Amino acid sequence: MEKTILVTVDLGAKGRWVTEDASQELRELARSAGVRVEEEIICHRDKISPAYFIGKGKAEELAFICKEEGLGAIIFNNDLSGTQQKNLEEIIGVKTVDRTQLILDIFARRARSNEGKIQVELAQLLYLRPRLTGKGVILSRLGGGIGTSGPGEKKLEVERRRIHQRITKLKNDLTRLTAQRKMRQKARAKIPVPSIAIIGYTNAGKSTLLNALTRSKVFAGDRLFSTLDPTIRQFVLPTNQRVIFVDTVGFLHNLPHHLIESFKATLEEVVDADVLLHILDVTHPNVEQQSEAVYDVLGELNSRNKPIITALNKIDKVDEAVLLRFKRLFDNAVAISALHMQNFEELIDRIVLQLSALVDVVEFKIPQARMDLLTMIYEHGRVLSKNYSRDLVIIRAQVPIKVREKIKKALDKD
Ligand SMILES: Nc1nc2c(ncn2[C@@H]2O[C@H](COP(=O)(O)OP(=O)(O)OP(=O)(O)O)[C@@H](O)[C@H]2O)c(=O)[nH]1
Ligand SMILES: [Mg+2]
Repeated sequence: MEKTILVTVDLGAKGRWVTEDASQELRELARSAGVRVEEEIICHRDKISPAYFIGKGKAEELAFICKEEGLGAIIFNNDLSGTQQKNLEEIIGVKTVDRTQLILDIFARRARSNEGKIQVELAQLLYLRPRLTGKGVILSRLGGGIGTSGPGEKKLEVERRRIHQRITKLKNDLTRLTAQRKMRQKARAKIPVPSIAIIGYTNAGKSTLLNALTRSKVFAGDRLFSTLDPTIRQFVLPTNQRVIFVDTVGFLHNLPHHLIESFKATLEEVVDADVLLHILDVTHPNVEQQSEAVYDVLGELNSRNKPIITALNKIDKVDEAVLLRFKRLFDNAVAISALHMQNFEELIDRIVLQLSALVDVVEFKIPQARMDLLTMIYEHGRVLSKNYSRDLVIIRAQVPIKVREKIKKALDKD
């Protein structure tokens, strides 16, 4: 792996993410991608140069640094156009990778399911297609290492055609796999168990929590984007209600819109969930910004209005004063340690409470022949009273709203 320099360009944008935070996050991303970071710089600019992004003078300066220090790659903390990337590579003479490309590279390493792998490769090729000119074009799944050398100019036409064909094939595969997953989801929806999606910034502790709650063994690690494919686990609440927890891909600030688009299938678990459990890492210096970034992604997914439970995680690593500050900041949050299973009772109480808002007391008149509906009420609800009248069972029960709707639909059909 070649020695790499990280470049963050400060365009003077006013926002919550100050340049230093963004630059630290780039370092974490690079570390997660296994990059050997040798040097990091922040440069300030008033405006973007269409041809070189940072301006020609600065590019020449970078060329000098790379030569002096024997660096083999540059990673920009911004998104570069194909032209900018190509021009920069020409001047600097080393592979030039942008933030999207780096994120895609991490995704490529993490994807496990067929669908995940196809999604990543497709996103990579769509990213690559308009840029098929420079060196930093082929990513790990296609070559090896970040931005491994691309094809020579002569072969480009052949490459373009090949890529086009591959994109078509992947799109078809993805459609097929998505249809299959939808079928499975539908089958799952037949059993109306409420689902709770564990969401949050990458590395917040989502998988650790899923593992601790449901005694599973999803990979959890101190790196960004450990999880790419969603994992689903059953759980029985103390009220005997069955629920499912879904562990999801971590969010990141400024996740390019087209990437969210590409990973919609994975993120659908969030969209479909009844309740969101938002995990925050209180040991991270940018908790507030991270929380906002999560809400931004939820906005993109049109899911901001779902019921949300906020959990302040990793409380084993902060002192009382810090925790108190966060408790004030995040009103109504539950403080937990996923790793040490601290304060899970309160978390589960909160989940029960939240779910109770999703249940209703209803009186059903069920034909005795419909044993299936009776079973459904017994399995998912709490029966309050039961009487018989001719061939009907009149049953009053507290059931999840999902179950109520299902039964109503079935009865309407009869
Ligand atoms: N000290 C401490 N560490 C924790 C706690 N919860 C999680 N961690 C650590 O935080 C790191 C990230 O945990 P994960 O569960 O992989 O985080 P995640 O949110 O699933 O991350 P991605 O899948 O990358 O989005 C791991 O090193 C965990 O051991 C906690 O309560 N206390
Ligand atoms: Mg995870």
